[in-house]
Amino acid sequence: MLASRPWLVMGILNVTPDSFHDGGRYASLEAAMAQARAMAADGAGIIDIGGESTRPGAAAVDVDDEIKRVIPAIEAVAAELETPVSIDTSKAKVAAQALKAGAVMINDVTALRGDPRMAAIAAEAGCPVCLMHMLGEPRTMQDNPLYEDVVVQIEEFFQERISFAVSQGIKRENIILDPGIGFGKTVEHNLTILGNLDEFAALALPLMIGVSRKRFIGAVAGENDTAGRLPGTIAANVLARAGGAGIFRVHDVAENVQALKVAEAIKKSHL
Ligand code: 8Y7
Repeated sequence: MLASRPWLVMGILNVTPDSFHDGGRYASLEAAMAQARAMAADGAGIIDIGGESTRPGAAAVDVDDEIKRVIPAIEAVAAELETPVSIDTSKAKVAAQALKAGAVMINDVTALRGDPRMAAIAAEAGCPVCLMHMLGEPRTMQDNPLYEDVVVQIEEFFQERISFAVSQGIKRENIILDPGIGFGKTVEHNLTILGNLDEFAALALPLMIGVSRKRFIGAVAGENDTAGRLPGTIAANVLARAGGAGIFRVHDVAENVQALKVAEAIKKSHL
């Protein structure tokens, strides 16, 4: 799924209540399916389904509420579409049920630190797992994040998390690394990370990046409206590709796929 192509775009499918104007369960599921179909048609290599908002300052979601949101969506997508599904959660119970419902990858923004049982679930499933760097926790992570050397510290974090994951029975080849753009980072930190992704190449694992519509783009470009940050998102993803990233988590699948196809074609033509 991931190894068979040099890069892929991961489409974001949020099934949090605030992502729907209409409260009805059926309406929500239909809206999620419509979005999933569109992303699949637009060239998404995988769809990341999440039911817990990880935005800075967001409140935690009850595990059973999260399950009620994501499982029907995963079942529906897995039943209808060929596009593989990733579960965006830091809870082992959610991940376990998601895998049973048809998800084939775990995207854990806590990198197995959020739930002591998550590593065992990933090891048993033998599925790819994304380990993302975050300084602190969502509620407080943007309160004056400090690093001596953000790139070196993220690399050390990756090393420690890889060792932990492998010690828990997760195969090294199933690990995907993500520096966690916006998760306990200033605008400057995010730019430094994105400008030095090649530093993570020594770890020899697939690199995932999530820049889509994020605040650092707004800060650099002077764009307050998240929907107006697509051009900046594309610029960041194209340069991240040049820096070695292989998985791009985005809201706007068609536009990012086109940009990355062109970037890839040019890269291949380098003499
Ligand atoms: C990321 C992510 C979010 C990211 C990975 C947002 C769930 C915030 N960002 N997962 N999730 N990497 N792996 O704006 O950057 O999409 S949520």
